[in-house]
Amino acid sequence: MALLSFERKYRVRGGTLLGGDLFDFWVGPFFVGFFGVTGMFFTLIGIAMIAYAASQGATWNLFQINIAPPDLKYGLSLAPLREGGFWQMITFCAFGAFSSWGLREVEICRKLGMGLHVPIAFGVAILAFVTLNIFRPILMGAWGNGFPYGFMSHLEWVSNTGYRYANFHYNPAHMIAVSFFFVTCFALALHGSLVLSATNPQRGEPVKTAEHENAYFRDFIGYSIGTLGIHRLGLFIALSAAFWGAVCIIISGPVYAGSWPEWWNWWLELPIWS
Ligand code: UQ2
Repeated sequence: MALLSFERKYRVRGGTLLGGDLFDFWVGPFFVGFFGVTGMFFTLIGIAMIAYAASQGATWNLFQINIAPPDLKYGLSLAPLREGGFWQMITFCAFGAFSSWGLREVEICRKLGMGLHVPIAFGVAILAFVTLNIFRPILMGAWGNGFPYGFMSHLEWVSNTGYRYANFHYNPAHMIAVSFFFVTCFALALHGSLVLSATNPQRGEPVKTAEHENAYFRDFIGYSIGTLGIHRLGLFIALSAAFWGAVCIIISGPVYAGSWPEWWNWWLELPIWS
């Protein structure tokens, strides 16, 4: 099933952003394009760097491998490979690979005459990574403020960074981001269960349609957002979660370096009660 019979119809020429016809071809089921080539390039070099950096580390235990960013003393300069230089190269390759993947999505959208919703959504995920490991370290003046690449080490970075501002749960943008993550889970649970309930009727019963889905929620809460509406809502709340996540980390350090619980003193100091 590598090539469905109708797939040929959609293998159209053009829509590329760079390279014209030069890379406008497929390898098996995959569109290549200029950004398929750059994506492959960054991915292969990036993975090779991860493997080589890991080989220079203390362990092959998958949970303990750690590729750390440079010490803060290196600031924004290039560090020796084994003192954070690997991390810098890997970060650069990751950014190159993620961007290539997103731009390849754009080329495929243009080929098919579709909206750019998928690359825009992926772009917000890229923004979250770039905010953590490129924008914030630059704003704070040292690559050493990025998170390390490793299973346990990146979790410890998250914990340490939270405590550095006393208690991250008091960060207002963090509150908004977490709320959006929860609402996204809630909406996907509602949507997934509703669609499955309509498409999996009892044996011998016909499959139900959007009419039933609408009727269910009108009976239940007097309102249905609609089949297109739930997807618009879902995209909005999912992107909002990642967006406010980026905001909450960029304001921690570059904008406000104190403790988040104390930040709320502005409320206690309002002239109404003080
Ligand atoms: C809906 C609808 C769908 C859905 C869902 C709803 C037919 C298949 C889940 C119900 C969603 C509502 C009422 C919005 C809930 C709001 C938040 C913020 C979670 O009406 O149309 O299409 O999947």
